[in-house]
Amino acid sequence: MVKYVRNIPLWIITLVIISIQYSALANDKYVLTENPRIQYTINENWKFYPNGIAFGQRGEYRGFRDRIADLWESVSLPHTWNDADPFDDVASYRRGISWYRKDLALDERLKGKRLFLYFEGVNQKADVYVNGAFAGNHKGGYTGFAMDITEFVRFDGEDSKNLVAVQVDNSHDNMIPPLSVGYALYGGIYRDVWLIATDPLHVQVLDHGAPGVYVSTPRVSKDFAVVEIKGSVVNDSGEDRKARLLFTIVDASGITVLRKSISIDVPARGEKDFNISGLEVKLPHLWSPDDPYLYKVITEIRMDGRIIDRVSNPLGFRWFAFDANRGFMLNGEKLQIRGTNRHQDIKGLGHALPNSQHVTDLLWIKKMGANFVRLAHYPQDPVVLETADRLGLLVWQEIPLVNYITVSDEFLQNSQNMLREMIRQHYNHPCVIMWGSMNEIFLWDQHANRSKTIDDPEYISEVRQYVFCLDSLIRVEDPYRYTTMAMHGSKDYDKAGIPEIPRVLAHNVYFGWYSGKFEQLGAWLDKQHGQNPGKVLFISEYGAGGDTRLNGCHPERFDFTGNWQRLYHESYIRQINRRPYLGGTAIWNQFDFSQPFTGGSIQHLNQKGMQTWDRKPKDVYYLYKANWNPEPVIYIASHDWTRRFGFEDPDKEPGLQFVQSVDVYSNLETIELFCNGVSLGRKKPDEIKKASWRVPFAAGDNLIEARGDVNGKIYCDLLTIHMKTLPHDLKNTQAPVDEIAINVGYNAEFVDLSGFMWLPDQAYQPGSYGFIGGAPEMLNKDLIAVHSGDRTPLYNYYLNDLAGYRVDVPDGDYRVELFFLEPEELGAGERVFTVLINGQPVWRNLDLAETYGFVKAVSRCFSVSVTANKGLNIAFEKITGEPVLCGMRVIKR
Ligand code: GCB
Repeated sequence: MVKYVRNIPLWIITLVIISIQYSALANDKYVLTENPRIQYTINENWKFYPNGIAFGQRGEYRGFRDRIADLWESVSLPHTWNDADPFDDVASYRRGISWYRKDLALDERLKGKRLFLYFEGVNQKADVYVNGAFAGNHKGGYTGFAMDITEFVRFDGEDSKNLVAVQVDNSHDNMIPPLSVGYALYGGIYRDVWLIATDPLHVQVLDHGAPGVYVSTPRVSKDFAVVEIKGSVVNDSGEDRKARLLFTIVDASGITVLRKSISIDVPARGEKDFNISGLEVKLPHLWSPDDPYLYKVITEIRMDGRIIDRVSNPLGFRWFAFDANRGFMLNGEKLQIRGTNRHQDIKGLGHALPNSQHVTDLLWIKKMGANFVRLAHYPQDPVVLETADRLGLLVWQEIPLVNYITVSDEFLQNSQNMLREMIRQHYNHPCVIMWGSMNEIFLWDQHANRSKTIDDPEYISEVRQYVFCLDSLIRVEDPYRYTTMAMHGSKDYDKAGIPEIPRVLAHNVYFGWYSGKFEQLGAWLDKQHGQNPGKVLFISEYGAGGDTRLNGCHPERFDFTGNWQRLYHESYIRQINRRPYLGGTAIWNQFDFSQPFTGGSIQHLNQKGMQTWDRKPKDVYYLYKANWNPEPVIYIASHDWTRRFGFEDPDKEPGLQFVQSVDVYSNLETIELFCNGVSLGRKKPDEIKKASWRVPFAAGDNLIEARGDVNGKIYCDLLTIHMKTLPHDLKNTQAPVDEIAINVGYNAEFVDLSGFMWLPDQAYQPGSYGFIGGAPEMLNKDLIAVHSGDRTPLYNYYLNDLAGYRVDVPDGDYRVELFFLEPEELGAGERVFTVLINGQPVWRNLDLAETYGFVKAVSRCFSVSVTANKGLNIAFEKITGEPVLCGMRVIKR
């Protein structure tokens, strides 16, 4: 051999060695061969027992199962047991223990392999038993975990069955984040479960649920990119193993662009790290939101030319930087980060979403034109990260450390572990640019009370330590991403010196919703920017609630109308666009999501979504679409408001009776609007892509059309808007009114699910309807929700201390329904009044608190004859406290 080599010129030998070890420009198609690693989901045929009974110390309960077989429900994963109970009338949901079990069949081809279970997510503690033996446990509901079950399984013939039992517990645990959140903590095995079978010699499976191979790109430019690959190989066999590790980088079309091979010796029952640095890819195809080009790093273990194990990981080439004055730069160019937040939550399924729904959600976000998504407030499903890579969505991902912390080593360790799991599991995704450690950590004090400021210097300094520890951990685990955390408007952060710690300072801002006016945003941002020179400023949340059933011409803060939600976002976009120093922004939230223990116009729901809980885009979605997405958009911003209301005005000409605004969101040059075929003129959308017209609606149906063109191609949007009208004089027998329903104390129209419209309230005007005395008030929506089916908006506002209510209907028989609720936590006897209709007491000594309780919806119907042209006159006679009224419906009989 030596002799033979001697005859070959040295340069050839060198070339051969280089091309074997490191072929930078292989340029051939990577040929996929069968992978000895077998992995498949085991989501089907699980049994579920929704009870906290501990089935013996070690989960052995075969006998028990037989006796109560009918109590076990058949389920498939993903599954949660809280899909419905956070939304029922009981102001809580079940947090406790449940059991899952499955007979796991293992076929002969798995014999001799190393077997692992991989859980993508179990909320929030899991104890896993296999054939009665404890196989492992995991704490934390949002990260994946793997466990080696090889020693516990049996292969005994064709029917070989192995009992996998998982105890799942979603109880509050002071040592596990999150301690308190504004969303439901759905219990269950709510993501996929996998069986992974490998050769005894394999890429590490047990490193914090991560893929075992970590790919970094420490330097990227248009000309070349440097790639580093780290990881470890495990040898579970009883013999030392000598193998080759082959790394292949393939482009999106499967062509090999780089190969590297090393030899590796892994001792029996041991593990060996590898660390490949300095690999260079010339002229990399860069990854960006507009062109999310992906490579793959394929890692193979080979012995004697055979593949022993193979894993594949995503690779995207991009470089990025935040700058305190210029915002965000991607691949050397400024990119305005325009994003949104996303919870993994959908009506009917809770957090147990199928993968297809995760993908659909991200498609909605992409189609809206966003280039960024904050995965709030926890690590999300692996498919979310894969999809963000593929669609080109930049990602901020965080751990669920929300509102407050427990000062203890155990809590810190659990938080650190979660952070490490999240980073390692999702490290290879090019979409990730930031890791977040906390959200609004000073919203509550350490005794779990919501507080404006924390008067406990020791706790404040503890929190600072935690922020420091977690932020440092991110920097060690991943020096290539930015660290961040989301703060809220409390001075405690400054007191604690927290702004010095994360690299990106993010704020959740709600001017114009929880308080203040939305115009305050700009000045506030400028102040923050001035106070923290050199720090990157990011808006991690901004939003306002919107209910597609509520709309009106006079929206106001907190009324949940779609109109207010649109005004809020229009103003924010304007102010944000004028501040190029911002690192980026994220809407709160893309989709409505569960929020137990709160009110709102839909109970237990956070309604700040661009889309409803079941994903229907609200009008506001198209504001963003017109501003952010490059495809032509023309949208009449009234699809949620197709039932409008107007009073006939005796002083106005018939054609100008019901003049109301119609807005169009469009990124076309100019738009022409038509009402019933008549042009209302052509307009150029303004800087936020909005154009408005005053539209003279006719009573009844109106066909509205918005039209524009791009290079001669016509784009249009069509809508029928029905104008419901009321005569000024209800006694007008020419235009008789059969039914009037009024959302007393409220300013906007409410169209309930049956399509019935509740009219806005007004002060009494002779001939019409309205209240006499009293003041409209809003129910404190932080209270436990009003349970009234789809009628909640009727109770969210009320008239307080009213003296009377008049509806000037003509003589006749009527059915009058009155709606009440006790809006304050009063005791018996503190608010008592008598209701009189046309002078007759119909409900004496009504004491809502005593008879029904706090915020309980109550209604009662009365038969009434209106005579002598006196109309309907309802009086409220005070006994103690102030009379209240929420709604009324008058129907002619
Ligand atoms: C926040 C929280 C988020 C809430 C949101 C809201 O600042 O971070 O979890 O859902 O406000 O809607 O109040």
